Amino acid sequence: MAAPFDLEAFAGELKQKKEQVEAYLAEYLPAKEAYPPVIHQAMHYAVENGGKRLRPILVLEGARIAGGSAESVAPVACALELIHTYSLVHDDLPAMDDDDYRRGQPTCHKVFGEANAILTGDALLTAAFGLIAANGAEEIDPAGIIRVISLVAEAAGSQGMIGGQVLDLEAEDAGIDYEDLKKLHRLKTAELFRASLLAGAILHKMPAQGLKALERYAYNFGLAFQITDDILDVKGDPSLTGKPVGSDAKNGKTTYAVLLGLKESENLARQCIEACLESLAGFGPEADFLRRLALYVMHRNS
Ligand code: GRG
Repeated sequence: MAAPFDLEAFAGELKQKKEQVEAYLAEYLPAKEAYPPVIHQAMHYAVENGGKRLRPILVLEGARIAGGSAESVAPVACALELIHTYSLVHDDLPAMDDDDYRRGQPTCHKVFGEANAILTGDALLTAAFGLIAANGAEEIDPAGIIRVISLVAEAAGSQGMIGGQVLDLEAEDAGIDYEDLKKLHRLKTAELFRASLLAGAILHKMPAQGLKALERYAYNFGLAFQITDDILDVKGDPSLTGKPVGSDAKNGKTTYAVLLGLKESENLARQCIEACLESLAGFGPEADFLRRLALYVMHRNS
């Protein structure tokens, strides 16, 4: 029988990877003092305000499973975190969710003003593509970089994350059923996870069959992640999640917890985690971190 999942040990492992990502971010983000300072201060503020760094961790893992070094894909890992951060900065704006706090700290527009927060998101997104394109690691083939630019553009764009956000805004007024909620979250959440995991693997030339398996993992991981996010919104500890209990319901959002109830949502998350583990059947111990990460999503408290 498999050993029970040790949340505390895995949290330590995640923390180490997060620190590695943060060291890369310190290296690749334009300096805070760069001209004009306000935009660079705001970019640093948004990026340095915590976060689990899951997307860059997935980039590094994709590369590692394909036999490559973390170093060789570090700019791409940073790029995925910058895109994620831009989406949060824009999502918090008055025209979107109108949130005053993110991870327990005042949101970017609260500190730097609305116009600067819009520009901060724009600058982060633009910098992300600059980082991917400028990856000069010797072992990386430029053809791989072009594939990754296209993959990330698709995942972040109107048929990916932005499309998901549009469906989310529409659902606030019109309501949404279970199938459409799944579609919304595939676009809004899972596409960026997919692009992250595949990017590292593509840059290290993983064959198509492996990429297919990682893609299945990422979609199920994204769905499980979103379902547990909804569950945490109902029964999470605000001191760990950084947001008050019930904020989705307060904002009129349809969630899995609302549509299915907590118990059924937990069952569905469990099924997604099982699908994640099944999708890794063709990999050996090199995919053990991804296996633990899937189990972590089931047990996470933030
Ligand atoms: C405004 C362009 C635009 C897009 C917004 C991603 C997104 C779309 C909005 C963010 C709000 C949200 C609840 C998104 C769903 C994905 C999700 C659960 C994001 C939070 O990801 P974590 O938990 O964040 O990885 P941390 O804080 O750890 O970085």
